[in-house]
Amino acid sequence: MRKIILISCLLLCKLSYAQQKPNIVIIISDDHAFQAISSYGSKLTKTPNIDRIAQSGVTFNKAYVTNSICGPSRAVILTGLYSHKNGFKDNETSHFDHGQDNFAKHLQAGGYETAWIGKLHLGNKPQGFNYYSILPDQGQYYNPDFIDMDGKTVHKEGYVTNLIEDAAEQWLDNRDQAKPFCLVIGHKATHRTWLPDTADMGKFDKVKFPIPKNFYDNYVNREAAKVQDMTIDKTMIMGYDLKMLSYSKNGEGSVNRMNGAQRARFDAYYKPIEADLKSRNLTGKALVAWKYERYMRDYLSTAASLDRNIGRTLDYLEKHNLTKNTIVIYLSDQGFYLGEHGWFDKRFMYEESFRTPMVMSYPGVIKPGSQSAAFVMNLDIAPTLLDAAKLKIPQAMQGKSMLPLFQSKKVAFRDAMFYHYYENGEHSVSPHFGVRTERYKLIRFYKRVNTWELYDLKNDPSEENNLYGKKGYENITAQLKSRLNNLIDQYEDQDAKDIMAKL
Ligand code: SGN
Ligand code: CA
Repeated sequence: MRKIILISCLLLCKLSYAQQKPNIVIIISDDHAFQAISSYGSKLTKTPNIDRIAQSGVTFNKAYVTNSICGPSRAVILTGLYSHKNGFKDNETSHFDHGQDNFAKHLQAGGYETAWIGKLHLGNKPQGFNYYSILPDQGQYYNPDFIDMDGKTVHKEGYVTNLIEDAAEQWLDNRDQAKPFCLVIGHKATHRTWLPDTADMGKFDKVKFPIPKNFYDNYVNREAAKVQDMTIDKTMIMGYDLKMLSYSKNGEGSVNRMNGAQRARFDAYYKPIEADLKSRNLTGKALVAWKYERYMRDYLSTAASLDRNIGRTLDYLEKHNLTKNTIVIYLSDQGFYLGEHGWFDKRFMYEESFRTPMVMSYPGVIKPGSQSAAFVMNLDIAPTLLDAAKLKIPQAMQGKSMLPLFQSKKVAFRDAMFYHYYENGEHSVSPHFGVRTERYKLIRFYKRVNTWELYDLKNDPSEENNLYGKKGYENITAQLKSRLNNLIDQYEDQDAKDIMAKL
């Protein structure tokens, strides 16, 4: 009898311990633009499930990344460190050392059960996770492979966004109920080549998309923008990206994993579009406008499945009575261009790619329907999670907990943000670093082009008028350079410091 009482006491203690610590679900998508999310005011589409998170918590209207590209962004999220500190500066040459500190290791040590399911893009052996099932590299949209913990490749039949959600729910079903959990769901959507689920093909066929005002930007006074290789006009490939397979010889690359039934559905949808296009002989601006419309239709159809599967996660939490004690964070690894400046892709410190959508619910802590204009960054995720779990935030972490933003007392959070992008390969975006304050942005490009850019975001929110070197801007330029130097020192970015020293 005494033994039974003791065991139930221990169990109760364990349960109440678990209840003190919130569960955590982080959903990280890939290349999902805030311009395509209805809680960010998008008129292009509806994202009812991302909106559900926003409505029950906070919409961060000024959420940014430190380095706008996939692997580097995830490395920052995991470690709470800038790229120069965590070592993963770019997708092309960097190697991520999973032996270093990350938030999951702390959560595990603090009693959490942890899992990462889906896209990681930092090698296939993360540490700090009780369970993982990872897409190799970028992964595939149809019938993808997953790498499991024993290193084995597991082939799954179906559409990647559904399969990742299935795996996430399966893990939740089998988790240790006595422990709080932290689950990271890493989606491949909405990454290039924006291949929709067969169920969503044609969803946006009746929608007319307004062409962004600066779609035909000619990049006057912006050297880095002149040399990039990411326009819808020249870089986006008819076959590979837009699925007009007979137009380019690598077209099949995007669809070659499909099985017979999937391919039949694909052909039934895309082949008539291709025949119609051929019959119209479009050229010049008419052809670019056509490419833009096709891009938007595929991108938003791919995003429709993402949103639906986020809805499944939220439904699961509700059905299992977990909503009240679970933090849910949705963010993308960075922002993305939906035709602004004529582009797709990301990388630049301009707003569309520097910003990321980020919404977060935390019942009892964040008031439903909150809006935040604080300068938060992907750098802040790791310390925020440790703070929520009532664990010590390591001194070395460079981000800040966002939780003080939700206390009744107003707090000053961050008045300027530092950015550093390194990659110098695909899409030809020159490496650069810079500072953004509430009103201004100063960027230093190096390696591919060596120039400064200065923007007044109040008068020029689409960043088309480079004011650097113009009369009347001497003082603000000097102030921003000094702020930039301070941040470089604060974050100990030696590369940027060396470049600044030589100017
Ligand atoms: C791939 C894409 C690029 C994209 C990078 C980085 N090319 O290389 O268009 O910029 O990924 O994206 S593709 O032909 O393979 O689609 S990231 O999200 O992983 O950073
Ligand atoms: Ca990405």
